[in-house]
Amino acid sequence: MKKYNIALIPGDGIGPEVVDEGVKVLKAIEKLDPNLAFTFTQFPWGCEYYLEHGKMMDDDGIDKLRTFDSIYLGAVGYPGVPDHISLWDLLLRIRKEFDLYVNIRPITLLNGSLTPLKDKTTKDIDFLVIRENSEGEYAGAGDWLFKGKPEEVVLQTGVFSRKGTERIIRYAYEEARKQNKTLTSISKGNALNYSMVFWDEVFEDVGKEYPDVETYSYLVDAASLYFVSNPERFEIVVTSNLFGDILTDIGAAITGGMGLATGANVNPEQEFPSMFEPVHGSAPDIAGQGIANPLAAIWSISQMMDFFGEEKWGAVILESIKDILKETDRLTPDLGGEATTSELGDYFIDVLEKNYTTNK
Ligand code: GGG
Repeated sequence: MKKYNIALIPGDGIGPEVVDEGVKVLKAIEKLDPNLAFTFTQFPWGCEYYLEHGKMMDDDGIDKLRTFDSIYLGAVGYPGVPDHISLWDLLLRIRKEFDLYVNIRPITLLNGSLTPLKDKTTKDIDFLVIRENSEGEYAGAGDWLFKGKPEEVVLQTGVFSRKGTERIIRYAYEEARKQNKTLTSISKGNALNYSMVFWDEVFEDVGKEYPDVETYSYLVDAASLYFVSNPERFEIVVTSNLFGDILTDIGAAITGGMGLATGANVNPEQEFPSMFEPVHGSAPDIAGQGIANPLAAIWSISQMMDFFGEEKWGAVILESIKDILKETDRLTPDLGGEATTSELGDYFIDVLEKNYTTNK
């Protein structure tokens, strides 16, 4: 039997509500599959913790997380704590300390009715964004000079190391080769005359090792337009930290909204636990109402199963999400239904059980 130890950080706002549903899925898997077992350890970190203790997580939080097989995160951020504190002291800290340099965000339309794009079908919107997740514009480098004075200056420096840039681009080429798909690099070399010229050069240089991979290179402004006008152009996309963050929100918008956007933060060498999370934030406007859509958080479990090498489970979870999306009245209000978070989660388990038993 394979046992996986999972650290839970439900976090803030709707985070705990959606993480509960993801945990339900893991518990259902354990019941259905005698070869798998999960243990859960929950950490109370987040904005409430900050207001009580003056920090988002324990000082030795990283050491506490180090031995887990994976981390399952809900959401971070809540009014009362500045966003740059909640993001940096928890989510970005974990990504950096565990060198989770690959952020894998699928942009896949699971049901044709969910896209606001006229004439686009599930065949047109099915790609993977591989976002650099450890440096770039989110390196945290900069300064704030002459604060409050007329000559005040702030500097936010993008950091693009050769190691960091090469490894994410190589990862994307490998993925494109493995999946026999095209690879598109998204940058901004015409305006960012150091960082993105360097990015483009590395993309070209590493590409010499992959003559079999068909490539494209777009400026981020043009790519933003194509995400909406011609999403079928994309198969595998590689881009920087900031561009990936922004572009994948466009990706969410064309595939059914933030309630269906998932992301895996991965250390491919497996030196540290990887982290799985819905892309959405804590949504304070609906927190505590029991109406948050848990499907992004459940999709994160599918990514976690794939990462563990349990691809059969990854696939059956995704198949079950697709089935659920056919029944609008069983969905949460963001998708046009009236179900609560836990009603949708319970229904998901029924569909998962049925699909697993049928496919066995
Ligand atoms: N699901 C985690 C969360 O709260 N994400 C909000 C966010 O702003 N994330 C920024 C990022 O992914 O870099």
